[in-house]
Amino acid sequence: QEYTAIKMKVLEWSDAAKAELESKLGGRDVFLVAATLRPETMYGQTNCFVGTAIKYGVFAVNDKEAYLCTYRAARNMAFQGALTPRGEVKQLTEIDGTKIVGTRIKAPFAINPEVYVLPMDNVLPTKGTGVVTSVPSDSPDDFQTLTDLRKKPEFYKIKAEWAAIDPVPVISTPTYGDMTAPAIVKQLKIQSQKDTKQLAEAKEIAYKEGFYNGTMLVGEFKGEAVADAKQKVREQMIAANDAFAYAEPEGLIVSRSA
Ligand code: ZZB
Repeated sequence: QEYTAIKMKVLEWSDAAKAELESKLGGRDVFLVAATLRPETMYGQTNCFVGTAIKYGVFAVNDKEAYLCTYRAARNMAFQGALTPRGEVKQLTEIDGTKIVGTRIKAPFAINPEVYVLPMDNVLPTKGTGVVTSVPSDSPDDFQTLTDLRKKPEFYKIKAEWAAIDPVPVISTPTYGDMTAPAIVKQLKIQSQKDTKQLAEAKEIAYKEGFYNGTMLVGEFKGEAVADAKQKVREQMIAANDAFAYAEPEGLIVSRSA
């Protein structure tokens, strides 16, 4: 699986993360790294998600930068040459997902360039980096989770203002208009992020509709088909040093190398 790894620079740590991390970073800038299959949607990021039951590591990239992601992802990155020296994982420290919530980060290429880290129930520790950038206009999981958080901020232990950015229209599809994910969530009568079966179906529909029938509404490739813009946005993000290629070994190879 070939992902695009998005570098989201930490602008201000949550109080819990600040207390725990600041002395351990050796002055490095830290980036939360999110794995996405949809670089063309990055204009519509409204927040970022971490798993509350997941332990994250902070890994040195070099003397100046560090990445926050799962250990498993850092190991893959090291072998792919995204960490130096190649093949070596230098872990600076580790931290619980819950403590990162409330951190303010930079969302590259997004129309809202500064967003907050929020909690999500369904982040898989075994996929991508364990960090998910959130595009509620085009990802049903993201839209439903953001909706849940807004309904019950105290329950989820967040400040309402962290979830204040509304979904941003970035892609138009003939069947669902310019808010594909909310429209599909409504059509399938999804009520909460716990409706995982319907959300998986919604994701499948949203992927197909966006890729085959979507048109860009914003950005440099406005008016172009998503299928054409996808690779171009990816290349721009990589050229800007806001992203890098991240591949995930599949099936048997995962369990062998994990
Ligand atoms: C931004 C985005 C915008 C995404 C969108 C999707 C959509 P897949 O297809 O199953 O491989 N993701 C990444 N890592 C995780 C994880 N550890 N746990 C849960 N979700 C994760 O899924 C890849 C997509 O799932 C990634 O692409 C990421 O969300 C999320 F408009 O990034 B995506 C219709 C989907 N639209």
